[in-house]
Amino acid sequence: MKYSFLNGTSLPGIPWQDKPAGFREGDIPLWRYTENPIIKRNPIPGVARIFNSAVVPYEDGYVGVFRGEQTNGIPFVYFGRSKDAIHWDFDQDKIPFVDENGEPAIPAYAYDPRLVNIDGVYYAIWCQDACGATIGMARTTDFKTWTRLENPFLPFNRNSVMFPRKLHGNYVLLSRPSDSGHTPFGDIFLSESPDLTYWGRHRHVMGKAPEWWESVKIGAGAAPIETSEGWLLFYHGVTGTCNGFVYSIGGAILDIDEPSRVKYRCSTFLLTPEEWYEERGFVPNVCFPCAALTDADTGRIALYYGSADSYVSVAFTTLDEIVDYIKDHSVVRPDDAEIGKH
Ligand code: BMA
Repeated sequence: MKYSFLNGTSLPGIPWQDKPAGFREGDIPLWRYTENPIIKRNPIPGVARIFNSAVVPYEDGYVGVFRGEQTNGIPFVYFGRSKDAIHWDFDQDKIPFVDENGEPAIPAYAYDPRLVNIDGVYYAIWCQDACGATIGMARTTDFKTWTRLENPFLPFNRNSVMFPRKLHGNYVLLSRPSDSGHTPFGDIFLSESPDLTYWGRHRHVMGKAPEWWESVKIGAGAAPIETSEGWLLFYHGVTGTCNGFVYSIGGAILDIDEPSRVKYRCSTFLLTPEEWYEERGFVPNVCFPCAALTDADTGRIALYYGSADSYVSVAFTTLDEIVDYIKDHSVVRPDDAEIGKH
């Protein structure tokens, strides 16, 4: 392997399919699982669709936090487990969040979860109501007790992901300040906290770009992946059309010590809606990444993304191929390359 995952672990059972025949020189090296979508409609009673969801390895299998759109239209997050990270069993009840005193602490709604393991503690992060949409956060060590933490930010904020380890002694979070609606703007920012309660040292990481596929707004996707080239970030980029937004998947590599500095940023999308399950659904033309599994031995990456706000899908790549593609197609503007302290 040309590049390596730092602090990566072996995951021999990672979902995988080889690159399909017919790939041409220069094609984008991110290919869809042929059995997509892996989670179909009406997955559990009372939930019409699961999409935009996060998975991690756990014990001898996988667990995840899933965005379930209830049949009353209100989103919430559900726990799921799997032996192979493809076939999932879901709890039929919502995740029973509690506060630090063990009292129920259920937000009015919850969506677009991410999940990260920091030193054996798992943190779920999602968007929820706090007199306006903002970020919610909970920790668990056993996936039975989920203890809510303070909301890191004021409304309005969405698309938060945490780095899988501390930097400069602090927890590090990416987020996307937004508005109360469908937000016609949005850049990715970084914030740090010594204790997961007080957040500061806010930095601008990267903005929407002149390339049309990400010219309206961007938002972090999967938790950043630590590699020998820097933090590999899969994110979403949005364009506007006469028929509404189109969500594609992009890739960037952030500086390992100062991740508000962008080292490489792919000027092309890595995946854009093309298949029926991406183009057709509750919200058409959405590919929304929320998680990635990696295998340190082979460099394999399985990227999980919500499709058309209706399904969960998977795409595959390898570390070497995706990093080389991002570097070969990188355009980093001065605003992205600086540490983002204005
Ligand atoms: C965003 C979020 C996502 C959704 C996307 C496309 O604002 O609400 O959950 O996938 O819009 O509808």
